[in-house]
Amino acid sequence: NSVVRCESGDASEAMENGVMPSQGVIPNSSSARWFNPPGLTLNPIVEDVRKRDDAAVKEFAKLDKVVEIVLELPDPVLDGAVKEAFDVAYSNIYAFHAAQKIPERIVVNMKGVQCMRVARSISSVGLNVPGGTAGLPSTARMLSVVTCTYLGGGFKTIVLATPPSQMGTICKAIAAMAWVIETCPKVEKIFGPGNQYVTAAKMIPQENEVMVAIDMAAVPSEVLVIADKHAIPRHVVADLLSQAEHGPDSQVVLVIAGEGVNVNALTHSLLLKPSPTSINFSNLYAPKHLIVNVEDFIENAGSVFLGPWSPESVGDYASGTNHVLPTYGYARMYSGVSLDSFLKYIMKSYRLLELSDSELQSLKARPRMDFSSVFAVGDCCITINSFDALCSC
Ligand code: HSO
Ligand code: ZN
Repeated sequence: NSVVRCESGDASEAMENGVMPSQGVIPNSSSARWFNPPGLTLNPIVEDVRKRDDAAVKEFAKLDKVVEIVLELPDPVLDGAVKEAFDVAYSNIYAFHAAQKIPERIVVNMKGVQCMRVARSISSVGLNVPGGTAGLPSTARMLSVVTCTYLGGGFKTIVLATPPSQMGTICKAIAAMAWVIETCPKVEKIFGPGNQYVTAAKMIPQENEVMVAIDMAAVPSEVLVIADKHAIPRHVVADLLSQAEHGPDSQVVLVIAGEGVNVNALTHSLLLKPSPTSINFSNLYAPKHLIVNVEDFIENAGSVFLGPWSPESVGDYASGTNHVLPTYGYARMYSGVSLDSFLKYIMKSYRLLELSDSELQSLKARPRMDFSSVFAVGDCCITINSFDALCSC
């Protein structure tokens, strides 16, 4: 794992010494430069898939069949304890994301003119579930609970993609979470974590004429732990290791706040001398995961875990928060996946007309597709004809 030792101990100097994720993990600070090596490898593959379709995918994946209709797969057999854990995680993730729904509010800026914002689900989405170092059924859950169950009605297509195992099969736990996948058409937005190659593969169609949105650019994982002398060392180490396990390019950083911590054992870690700049450093680094074992003010982080009894794993698996989060400092301007990531908003403005009863009756008799009509009596807005039938405009 990438570990950087900073002798000088000053936050800004640490940055210059290459502690930022952009420099610590990937040798260049410009995203265009980190993107290029995978981009150069992937561009011809993407082009080949565009030209030769299924044939190219089968060849690259070394599989005869690349698309499985999940409903046609046999029910996966899961150990009872695993199933129970899945059910707990499912309910928590569902509840946390359902609570993110914001009621639509009407704003009257001028007399007779009303405005509002109306949410619609993106109609087709692709969910990428990593399967390289380890299959991550929890990621399948983070992405599919909202899509398949909470917003299920609004989506026409949900595709879950995951690398095949050496045996050519997909992990049974992942299959268990992907019960709504039907076919493999084009999607409008691609979600999910992955290595630099996965990110480049998401960014190529985003930038060319096929027009695909992506949740975020996510490169190797990170965790930053801020701890003071009161932190329990075993907990700190467990949190650092839980992220390091994702691969040799995962970055783990420990920032020590305040005096009195014996750092002699930490020979391969980033060490910043205790100073008020510790928190500034964390905000500049904008970690994907931030474990705060002290109290302070955090501006930039993908997901925060507070206090000695809140390990990252709680959010990785089951607290209900989403673990698909921005890395590489993108937490300064991007958020992790939430209900909003699956929605887009239509702005709606309309005039209120004051109508007599007979005018109202004759307007109501007009065809449903006359969606520009707005009926109102006095202050009471009644309806916009057939607006609800519009999916995008
Ligand atoms: N730490 C990962 C999520 C995960 N870890 C799932 C183990 N399983 C998100 O960065
Ligand atoms: Zn993890």
